[in-house]
Amino acid sequence: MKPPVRIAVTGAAGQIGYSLLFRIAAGEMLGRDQPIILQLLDIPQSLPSLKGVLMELEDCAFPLLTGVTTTDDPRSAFRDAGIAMLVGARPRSKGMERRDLLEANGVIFSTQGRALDEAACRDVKVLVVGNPANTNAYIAMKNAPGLNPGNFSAMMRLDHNRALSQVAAKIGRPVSSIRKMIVWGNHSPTQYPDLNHAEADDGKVRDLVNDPEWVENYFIPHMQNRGTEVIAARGLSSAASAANAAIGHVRDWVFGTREDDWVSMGIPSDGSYGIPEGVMYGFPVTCSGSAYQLVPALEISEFDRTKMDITYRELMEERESVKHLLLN
Ligand code: NAX
Repeated sequence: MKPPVRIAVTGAAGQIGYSLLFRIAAGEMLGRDQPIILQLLDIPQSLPSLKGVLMELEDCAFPLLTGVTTTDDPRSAFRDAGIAMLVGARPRSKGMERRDLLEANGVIFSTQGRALDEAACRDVKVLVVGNPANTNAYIAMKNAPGLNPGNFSAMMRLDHNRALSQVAAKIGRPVSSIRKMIVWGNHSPTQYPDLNHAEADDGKVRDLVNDPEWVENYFIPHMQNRGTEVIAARGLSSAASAANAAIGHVRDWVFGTREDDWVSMGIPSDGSYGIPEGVMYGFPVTCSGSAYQLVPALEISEFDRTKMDITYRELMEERESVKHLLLN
């Protein structure tokens, strides 16, 4: 039997947590031969409902789940964690300005970054889901100087999966036949879903779509606003699809992306594709050897450039408003 991996999940009492924890415990993320220990974090007010989630986890008698802890202390939750899924965040309340939301989350993620630095495994993989996910991930990374920046990422995978599904439906091919989708930039309405490099089994997606008007006036704006559409329909934000994306993100990071394909992840910018260092930006990446690598040297058109710069500027603005919370 392998030794268990400790997986920290924050915001564990929330709706994404409820869709996520049972699938992780069933072995869908790290495999059906990998024992795990769940270390669940939430705020004091949510601990009573987290207790209910704990009871349900117990009631499933998952063979791979060798332990579960619940706490409101980030250091305890992150102690020796090999994977940290930071889902919990402060939601926007009525009348709250965007700047106040960034500030409130900045405080949460700087605290959690320091706690990760202090308590987690040195090779911990950190995925930030809680919004604004990219900037929260950047803040956590900047507050964890003892951890490699390559340990940090923000979730773009839901956007990536949404784009795969829309394109597959448009060209009448199975989702599994579509490869090399990209969602550049921020997980926000400025994101740039880019199908120019995507391929289906029988050709370039762009040629199979053969409808620039659809791409510009339907595909891109619908992807940018899909989250809002889900809220309008369900009365609640995406949860099961977000949990599914988080599982896919970590699984690929640990086990590698499929042959001749890539995924979109929010990772620290390094100047590639004209995106200067200093933000957590959605890029195409391949994963192997338990690490992500940016896909280099893709051709970028004028149209791409404009869209990529818009979303970069938004990330810069977000960073500006939380720069006092960055440790290094
Ligand atoms: P919920 O409001 O259902 O749950 C959030 C949970 O986080 C609650 O239990 C709350 O008590 C907890 N929490 C708040 N502050 C915390 C802190 N400082 N430490 C630990 N826990 C804390 O939200 P849910 O629907 O689960 O969504 C969670 C986050 O994911 C939100 O920020 C949401 O905007 C974000 N999303 C991100 C997505 C992405 O693609 N990156 C997509 C889905 C989702 O919208």
